[in-house]
Amino acid sequence: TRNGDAVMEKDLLNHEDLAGDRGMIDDLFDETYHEKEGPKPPVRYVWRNIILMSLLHLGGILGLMLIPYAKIQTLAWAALCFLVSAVGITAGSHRLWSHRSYKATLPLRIFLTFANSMAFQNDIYEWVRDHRVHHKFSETDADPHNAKRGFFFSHIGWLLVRKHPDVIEKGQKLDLSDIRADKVVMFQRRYYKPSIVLLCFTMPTVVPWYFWEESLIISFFIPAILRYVLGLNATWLVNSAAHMFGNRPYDQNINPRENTLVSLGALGEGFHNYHHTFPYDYSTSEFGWHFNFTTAFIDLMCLLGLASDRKKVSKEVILARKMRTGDGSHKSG
Ligand code: ST9
Ligand code: ZN
Ligand code: ZN
Repeated sequence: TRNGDAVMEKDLLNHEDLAGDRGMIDDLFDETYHEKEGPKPPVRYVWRNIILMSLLHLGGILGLMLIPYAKIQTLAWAALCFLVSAVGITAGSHRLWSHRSYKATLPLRIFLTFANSMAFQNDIYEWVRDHRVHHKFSETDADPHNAKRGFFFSHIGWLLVRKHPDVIEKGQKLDLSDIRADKVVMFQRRYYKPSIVLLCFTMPTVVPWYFWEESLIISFFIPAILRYVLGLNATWLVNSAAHMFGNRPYDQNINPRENTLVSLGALGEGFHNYHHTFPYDYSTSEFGWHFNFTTAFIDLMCLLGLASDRKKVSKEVILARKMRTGDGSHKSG
């Protein structure tokens, strides 16, 4: 209908406005890419990673078993470490650096970089590069954690094997000039290894041991190892579970889903059908602070004058998009 066309035009215009306004559009889905025909290249295991990840998860289980013996301050400290490191991923490498969905002042970028090293999920530069190809070539060979390869691959398997050559080929063509121009990000990349030794493992361990005489074993296996394992798995669930389980109210033609449980663990990053439909929205969801600690955090930073320029899709455009491509699940709530 004419009315439908007008709504769609507005939808697309808004898309380009908000997207282009960030000085970067390489997180928008590229429909023109097609996977190469013929047999897939063989899977090449990286045994070093398989062994380290297994040991890490065994350490996490030990951490779990030590919980009844830990002081209450140590558990509170572990929770704080989880929250800070998670924000370094969600508000940092994800919403700020990968998607440019808001602007952050230098002090905030420095804080987010510290928090990001504490989360140890590769340096910001590498995280952003992988994440932009994930959005641009979602669920194809050029997506580093292609969910079409199954739950295990998209969860952790992709970190245990060599990348598909198309990830690297397509990734090299991405515009990362905004990331290269950020001195804080490039500083982190340069000193990444010492930064994770210090912030992901040493600092979380030393604080409980020094300040309230927690045993070194508990200090290491709960606030450092268990907290790290939980942070990784909460993040990975966005790639696995939130690409498989949940409704698709915004675009039923893509696999990412709305998953409240994932949002709970990942501080608001489980509203993944919305996020892949509108990747430039700073809130990664339609519903503000609802199961979305990260949005509350960014709003607080704006209130304090440390952040600005939040990109938000209008209710009108969201509704038009739901009508046009959604699965209708919004009607039931
Ligand atoms: C981790 C990351 O866990 C998790 C990211 C999750 C993303 C989630 C997204 C969801 C949304 C947000 C949710 C947030 C929720 C947060 C909740 C918090 C509670 N483009 O990689 P290499 C080139 S990390 C272009 O070695 P291999 C490049 O030249 C965990 N080029 O490839 C590169 O060299 P350089 C800890 C690319 O040999 C070269 O190739 N970390 C691209 O195939 C070699 O790269 C680990 O476990 C690209 N995309 O090895 C480490 N990629 O970098 C795991 C590569 O110098 N990683 N190139 O420019 C590895 O060991 C390896 O990467 C590998 C692949 C074995 C997996
Ligand atoms: Zn995704
Ligand atoms: Zn994203």
